[in-house]
Parts: sequence; structure tokens; C-alpha cells
Amino acid sequence: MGFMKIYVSKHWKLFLVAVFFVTLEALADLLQPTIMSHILDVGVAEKRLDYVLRMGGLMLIITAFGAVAASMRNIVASHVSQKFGTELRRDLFEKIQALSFANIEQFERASLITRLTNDVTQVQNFVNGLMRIFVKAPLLCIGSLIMAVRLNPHLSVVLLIVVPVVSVLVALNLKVGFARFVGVQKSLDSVNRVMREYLSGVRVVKAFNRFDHETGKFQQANIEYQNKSIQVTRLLAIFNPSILLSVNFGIAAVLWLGASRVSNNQMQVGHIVAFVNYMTQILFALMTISMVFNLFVRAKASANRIGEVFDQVNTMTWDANTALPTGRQGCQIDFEHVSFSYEGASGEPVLKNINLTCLPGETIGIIGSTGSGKSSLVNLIPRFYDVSSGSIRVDGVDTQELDPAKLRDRIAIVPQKSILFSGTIEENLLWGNEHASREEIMQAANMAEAHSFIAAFPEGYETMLGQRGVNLSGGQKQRLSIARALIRKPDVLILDDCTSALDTTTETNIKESLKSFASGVTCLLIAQRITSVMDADKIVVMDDGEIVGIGTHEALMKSCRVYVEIFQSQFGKELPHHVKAE
Ligand code: DGT
Ligand code: MG
Repeated sequence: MGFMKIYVSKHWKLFLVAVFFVTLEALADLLQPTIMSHILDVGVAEKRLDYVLRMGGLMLIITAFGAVAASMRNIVASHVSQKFGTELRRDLFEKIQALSFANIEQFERASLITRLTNDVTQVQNFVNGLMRIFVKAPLLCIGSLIMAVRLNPHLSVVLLIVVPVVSVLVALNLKVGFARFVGVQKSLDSVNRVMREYLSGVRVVKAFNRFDHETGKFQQANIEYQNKSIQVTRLLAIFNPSILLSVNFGIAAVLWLGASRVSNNQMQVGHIVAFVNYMTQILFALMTISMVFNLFVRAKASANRIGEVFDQVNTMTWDANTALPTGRQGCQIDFEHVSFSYEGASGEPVLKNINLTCLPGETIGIIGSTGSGKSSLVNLIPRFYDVSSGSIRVDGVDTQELDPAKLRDRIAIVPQKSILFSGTIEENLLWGNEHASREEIMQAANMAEAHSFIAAFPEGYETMLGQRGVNLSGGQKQRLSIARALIRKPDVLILDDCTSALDTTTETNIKESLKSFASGVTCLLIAQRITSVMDADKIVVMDDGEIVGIGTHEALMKSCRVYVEIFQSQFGKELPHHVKAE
């Protein structure tokens, strides 16, 4: 909840303005019953019409005054709470943006979305409520108490019993409610998660006819959400009427006590009417308090969840003064005894003791069976994750000391799974370099064999892509993400299995263009097909998280069993006689 301080310090002035108007409004409400009692006891009892009219006029003026104050506080409250909500959402978004993958993986994606949307709204609603009714309720409650006691101390005995009973009820409501509201929020998370998973995989769900299964999953989450919400509503259904009942008993007691006094001529009717009026105001104030407390409980649960995100300390640190040496094309990358696990130092290592040097301008092919750690290896270079032990040096600088943004400026990556964003093709390509000219874009698209299919679209480079580029084929997406990387003119180019969806002719063409492009660029090329990496300067063979061979194709054919096995599985040749089968 510590994060709230920032916003409090930002908005407290306007908040006070709202409180000022609320106070005026409450004062107006508090004066009415007393004036009413005067009208009854003086005007009506003594049959003085002019007095009744005068006092009636005063009541009208006070009401108008209260109404103006009410509109003012509404305006201020809406303004402050909207602004607060927007700022909170923006800051939370920026915080999430700045977190490392390791940080983000501590939260489920769906829960991050609920935190950004529903949780922020809950807190915002509370802030709004705080300024509109929450401040008014205690004012009215205490004010009515004072006015009632002043009006008639004898009747106030009733308050002595009713007020503590109701306070206990409100407190209990709070205590029991909190855990339940947290539960409701959690189950809303699951509904979102199931929905998200379903929507992102909707084609596969339909293809495998898993509709019933998914519906079942959704129903389960949905019903749990329903049950939790019902539990909370039930709780409210018990507490609110009990509060109502207690106060109504109080009113009955006032009428009963008052009636006996009036008949003894010890009290005037107007006092009883006013007293009952004050008690009703107390009742409504208490009901509002318990309602706003529920809002508070919900907001607190939400604020805690938002706080959890704000409290994340970025696992990635760097030294702002460290920079990569400039003026050289192509970077040297050194892996020294690198081990890595996705679950932190204690987890099962995905990479074990990796030692590898990529010289500037070299093209390194990486091959190995699926799950052997190829993608994990290259993802360490732009510091998507930090190594568990060992170090990676780019141009001699340990990446752990480098600002990831500076590091990533020099690197272009074509991820294994092409990810594009909604927008035009051109906008997507400009991700590589926002200042690229049309010529440069077309040149890169040409190299990536993408120009011809883009030009074939009626709107060419202006063609709109759907979310994640759904309106493109897998191969088209791959070629666009290659072009996007080339536009960047990087020092290090990482191609993670980027030709898997392309036919061999297209792949060969791209490789030819890359050869001229990549001269001087350090290029890491992951591939499944040996032909894709055969002519690399160096081929790295990965097996189960380890490097089992580094060398040229010829050298590996002689010395690396795993490489030969991959070769055989792709070309079906006999084991060359000079490789000893182990
Ligand atoms: P591929 O792309 O199928 O040819 O396989 P590689 O060689 O690229 O394998 P890689 O590096 O994606 O995965 C190596 C191991 O790491 C494998 O056991 C799965 C695991 N792994 C990969 N990505 C993640 C991740 O984001 N989180 C966690 N916890 N584990 C991951
Ligand atoms: Mg991979």
C-alpha cells in the first residue's frame, strides 16, 4: 500500500477541497431537523403562519446551499478519482514494462491484466467514494449525535445502546468480509486466465473439438467466481438488515420514551420528530459507512495486489556508466562457464557450463535436438534472462553490468515464434529502426524475400495486420520478422530457427542475401536443418544443455557423434568410417 503515498501527496489539496464541500453539505443536512422542530413547536403549536413561512424559506435556502455544495464536491471528486486512476494505471503499466522476464513470471499474465484493469478500478472507485460519501457519513453521524444530544439529553439514553451495537456490527462485517473479497478477486483472475488461454488458442480448440472441455473449464472457474461472490453477498445480506433493525428498535424506543414525556407535558412533539430525524440520519450514515467499508475492503485487497507488482524489485541491475565500446562493427561475444536455469540458481539447469567465443563478423550456426537449449542460449545475449553462474561478455563488457536497453540497441533478434503487432506492415517493420526510410525498408524486405508478397497485397506496405499478424501465413510472418531485424542494421544478428516455415528455395535466397548483409555482423543462426548451417564459420552442436561440439562441418563430421547422427537422420547416409560409434 506504500505506493498510495505518492498519489496522496499529489492530490491532497483537491481532496481537501472536496472534503470542504462535503462538510458544507453535511452541515446543511444537520440543520434541517432542528429547524423542523422549531416550525412544529413554535409555528404550528402557536399557530404563527409567518414564522412557519420564514422558517420554511430558510429550509429552502439551506437545501439549495447544500445542493450547490454537493455538485461542487461531485465535480472535484470525479476529477480527482479519474486522474488518480489514470495515473495509477499508467505507472503500473510502466512498472510491468520495466520488469525483467524473471520478475514477470512470478505473476500469471491473466492476473497482471486483472491488476491493471479491475484492481485499479476498484481503488479508483474507493477514492471517488471516499470523497463523496465516506467523509460525509462520519460527519453526519457524529454531527447528528451531537445535535440529538443537544436537542434532548433524556432521549439520548437510547443512543447509548444503539450506537455501540451498530459499531460492533460494522466492525464484524469488516473483519469477516476482507478475506472473502480477496477470494472473489482471485477467482476473477481464474476466469480471466481460462478465457485468455481459450481465446489465444481458439483455432486449436476448434480443430481438436475440445470445445466441451474448454467450456467445462470455463464453467468451473465461472461457478467458483459465482459462489465466492454469493458468499460475500450473503454476508452483506446478514449485516445490513441487522444494522437497520438495531436502529429501528432505537427509533421505536425514542417514540415510546418520548410519548410518555409528551403526555406529561415534559417534552414537545417537534423534539421527537427532530430526534427521530437525527436517528434516521445516523442510521443512513452507518449504513453508508458499512457499505463504503465494503468498498474499502475490496479496494484494500486490490491495492495489495497492485502493491505486489510495485514491490517487485527488478532482478536485473546494471551500472549506468558502463557502455559498450563504439566505432566497431560486429561485436565479440564470450560465454564463460555459463550455466542457466529458468527457476533461478536452484532450479534444474537448462544450460550447463557453456564456453563459446563468437568473433566479430563471424557466422555461428547452432544445431541440436529440440529442447537442447538453443533458444535459451541465444536469449541470454540480449539479457532477456540473467545467467545463473558464469558470465557473458560483449566486446569485453560483462552483460550483467550493462543497461539491457543499451545492449539491445546493438542486437537484432528474429525470435523462434514470429510476433507481429496490430498496425500496418510498414509500422511493424519500423520497429527495427523507427528512422528507416522507405528505401531501407524495401531493401530489407527484399533481402528477407518479403517484398514480393507485400507488393502483391492491394495496399502493399500499408496493409493492416491483425493482432499478432493473424492475417498472414506462418512463412510470411517469419519473413517480416527477418526484415524487421535487418532494418535495425545490428552488430549482432540472432536468427532463431527463422526459416522453419520457408521452402528451401526461399531459404537459400535469404541466405544468399544475408551473406552480403552479414559481413561484419556477428550472426548466430539456429537451425534444424544441417544444410542451413553447413557453411557457417563455426557450428555449435548442443545436446541436453551442453555444447558437445564446435567446429566446421568437416571437422564435426569427423569428431562429433551427435552431429553425425543429426546428419544421418537428415541425409540417411552410413556412418562415416572415421567416426567411432560409442
Ligand atoms: P527447439 O526450439 O524446440 O529446437 O528447442 P531449443 O533447443 O530452442 O530449447 P529451448 O532453449 O527452448 O528449451 C530448453 C529447455 O528449457 C527445455 O527443457 C524447455 C525449457 N524452457 C524453454 N523456455 C522456457 C521458459 O520460458 N520457461 C521455463 N521455465 N522453461 C523454459
Ligand atoms: Mg528454440
